[in-house]
Amino acid sequence: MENLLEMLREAVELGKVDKKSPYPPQLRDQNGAYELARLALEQGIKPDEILKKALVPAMANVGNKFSRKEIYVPLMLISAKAMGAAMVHLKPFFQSGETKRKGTFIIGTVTGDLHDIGKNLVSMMIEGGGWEVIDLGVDVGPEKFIKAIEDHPAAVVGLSALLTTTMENMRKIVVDIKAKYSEIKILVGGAPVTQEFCNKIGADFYSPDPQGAVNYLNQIVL
Ligand code: B1M
Repeated sequence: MENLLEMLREAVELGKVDKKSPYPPQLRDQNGAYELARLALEQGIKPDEILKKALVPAMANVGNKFSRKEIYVPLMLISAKAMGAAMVHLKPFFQSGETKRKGTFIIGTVTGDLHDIGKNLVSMMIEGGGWEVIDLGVDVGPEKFIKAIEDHPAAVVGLSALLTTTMENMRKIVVDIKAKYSEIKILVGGAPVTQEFCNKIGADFYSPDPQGAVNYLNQIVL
């Protein structure tokens, strides 16, 4: 059993999506994350154990390597894809409530901003960290965030912005959310965003990269 989880961890970390994926070459024709997660469930390993012992550590390693600049965006994307392939089998257990996740994270790219590559990476890493992610997409204004918070009152919110112009829209979203739900934690990020800006607009946390976001969430659930 431990061996199967170790193989799954390695498949996700190296980005082996399924048996037919040619990448990485050293795992050619071997089972990928899709098959290994299915096998693990068939062998009676619990979904939360698969998440905690294989997927979460794999994505944490990927995130840390990315933060240390040892790998770049494409490798992170392919690992996230492998994690997604494994999640196909696990999601029904989480959706039915049979298996619990750490919490809910609502994320969106702010009003006027259509950039979603970084936001999607953050979503995938946080999902890989064991959270349910409600991804509101791009060009998301305060009303949509507030509606999502009404539906998920215990959620943490994440805002992404890639433009110096739309970064200013973050401020209104933070102010509007905090006016209605002062206890909601808001995490901000995106290329032009800084710690100083985060402090200025009254957000709770700034992370320059996805792993920092995962670490922050883990720290607030402990
Ligand atoms: Co645009 N664009 N773009 N663009 N674009 C930039 C951002 C720009 C820097 C390019 C440049 O001029 N050098 C510039 C912004 C300048 C500025 O504001 N100072 C720019 C511009 C000007 C524009 C338009 C205005 C261009 C025009 O139409 N005249 C226009 C705006 C459209 C709009 O949003 N309304 C526009 C459009 C586009 C495309 C649609 C063509 C496309 C987006 C496609 C898409 O996202 N689906 C695009 C792209 C691809 C880029 C660049 C080339 C790449 C952005 C990217 O995906 N990076 C970008 C230049 C560049 O960065 N080299 C550029 C990779 C991604 C993984 O990084 O998003 O930073 P990033 O995310 C990181 C971190 O920031 C962090 O984690 C991620 C991983 O490390 N992070 C978070 C992100 N969100 C986070 C949230 C968190 C925590 C961490 O917590 C919640």
